[in-house]
Amino acid sequence: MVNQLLKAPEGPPSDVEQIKDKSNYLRGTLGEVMLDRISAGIPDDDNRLMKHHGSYLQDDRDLRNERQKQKLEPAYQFMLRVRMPGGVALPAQWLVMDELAQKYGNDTLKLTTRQTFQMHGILKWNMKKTIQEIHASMLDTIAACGDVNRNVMCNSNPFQSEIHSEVYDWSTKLSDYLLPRTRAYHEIWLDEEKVVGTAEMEEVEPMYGKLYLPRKFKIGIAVPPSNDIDVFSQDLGFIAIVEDDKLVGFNVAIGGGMGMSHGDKKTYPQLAKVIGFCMPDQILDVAEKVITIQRDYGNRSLRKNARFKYTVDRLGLETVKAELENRLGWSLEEAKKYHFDNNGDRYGWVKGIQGKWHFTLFVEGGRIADIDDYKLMTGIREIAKIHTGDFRLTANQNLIIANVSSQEKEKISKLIVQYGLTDGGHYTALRRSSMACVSLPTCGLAMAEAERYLPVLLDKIETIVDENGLRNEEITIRMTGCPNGCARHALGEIGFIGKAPGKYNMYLGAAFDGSRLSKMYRENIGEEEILRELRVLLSRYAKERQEEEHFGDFTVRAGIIKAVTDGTNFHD
Ligand code: SRM
Ligand code: SF4
Repeated sequence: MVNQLLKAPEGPPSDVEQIKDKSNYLRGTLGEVMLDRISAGIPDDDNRLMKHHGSYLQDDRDLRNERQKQKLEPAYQFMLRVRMPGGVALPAQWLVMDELAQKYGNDTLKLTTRQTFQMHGILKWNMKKTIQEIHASMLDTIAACGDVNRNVMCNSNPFQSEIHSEVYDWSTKLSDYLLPRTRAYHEIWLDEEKVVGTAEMEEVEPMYGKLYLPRKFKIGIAVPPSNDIDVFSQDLGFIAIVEDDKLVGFNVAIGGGMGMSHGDKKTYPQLAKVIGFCMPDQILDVAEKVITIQRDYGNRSLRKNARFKYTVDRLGLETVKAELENRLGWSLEEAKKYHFDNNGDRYGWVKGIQGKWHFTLFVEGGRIADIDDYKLMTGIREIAKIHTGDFRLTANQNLIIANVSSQEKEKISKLIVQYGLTDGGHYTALRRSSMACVSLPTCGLAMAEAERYLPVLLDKIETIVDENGLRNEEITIRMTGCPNGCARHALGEIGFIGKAPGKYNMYLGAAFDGSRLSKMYRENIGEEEILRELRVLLSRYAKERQEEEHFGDFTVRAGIIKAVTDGTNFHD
């Protein structure tokens, strides 16, 4: 029911809105164009729809110029993203992903910042087989991208497994409940027969409707004191409230997001704001109603301003809350107290409940690969072959070998040592707190390197860190190849956003617990200047910091950067 007093922005529908409208519930001509053998690519309209099936057409940008010179079409290939709520994968599923990456992908797996797998480099003719094999392993790629609810994140905390498993259950329930109902995916990829001319053909998307959402929509659940999923970066965040070791419900936070465009002040990262509390069994209702508000009032004309954060800021937090309660038919309770102390991962072996062990492995840039002597991919494959627990992909692109029994621990430890897999203990805490988005060569939007460059830059920053005795100081550092913020740069205490090849905007001032945004400190600087700036900043931090003061807080207290708690002030 649409509230006549509230209005969606006026303007002609964007190109994507028109494509969705004509797509017959996300089918378009995808079925046919995937069969075409003349081009390795697909038309743009179908590519827009493809996202809703968890995939993007990309081209290898390292080869782009050379192929252009040779008058060849770009080296087209597909990226495929799995939907895997809470980042929990069984060893058998890991082995399938590993095999597919070798058979059809580029021999690597990317653990994403939303706790799932991405595969790159899949050729058009291998897409259907790949999706079918993923499906046979009880995973899928439905709604992993596109204007729908994305992979639901959930704290991967191995310390409090009972709470974790309860919260994880809610993340899978949310994920299932908010799935699109169209059978397009099953027909196109899994050869499900179309039902023609009957009532069933009259497909209904009771929640999304024919046009789906104006933009992507993201949900995450955090379990304090860990804010590893960066709950304030989500369109809709839930903060688990635990009393006497029992999950009593969730605080509800709305309107977060990281993306922006360089130089466009109408775009900005924003923190989700807590608006109240709900009981566990109300969580699906809350999510559905929040989504329908965005469906009805989000900007369908300008995609740059279409995320829910802009809807909330335009309508006002109180108005959106009132509309939510109106749709729910009941009121949220007052938000409960909570406390976050970090947004990172805890590495190494940890003993959880029921005598189970968990090993958090440091995976630089989330890239699972065998590179030179470091056989990370082979090592995890060998572990997956004997592991009887599960794997948990973290929101910081790391991997937890979880639920390891005491008997199994010895065997797994041996493999960890044999393959030189690492908890990152020999690196600086800064590197262990780093994240970089995919960026080049696959990301079509990248303006500068990120995943391939951050480790190189860190080699140099680590020298400065050591000179200042800060080796064990956890400082979150995040780099993205463009301002879309896939590595949640605006919540890193040190952030770099790609501007042009070798050039970055540098950001400072975010809080270590993910509750305050960063702000631009230097624009368009290269490596030399980055190191010069960090040499001064880190040396000041070493000398002037107060006890237990984090770097982000220090930069704000010392007046180096202004605190930003509301994204609408991000550019001031
Ligand atoms: Fe992202 C677009 C990769 C998490 C904000 N993101 C892309 C695309 C698909 C590029 C494109 O549109 O052509 C990238 C594919 C690169 C490649 O070659 O694989 C891409 N995003 C990623 C991943 C793989 C980064 C990583 O290194 O882990 C993450 C996959 C998450 C997942 O499993 O679902 C990823 N992206 C994020 C996050 C972080 C998060 O969700 O916690 C954000 C910021 C949060 C947010 O959404 O506000 C994010 N990605 C974007 C945006 C900006 C959206 C906006 O509001 O403006 C885009 C561009 C867009 O949507 O137009 C984008
Ligand atoms: Fe690509 Fe930009 Fe996202 Fe990095 S932040 S993966 S460069 S869209």
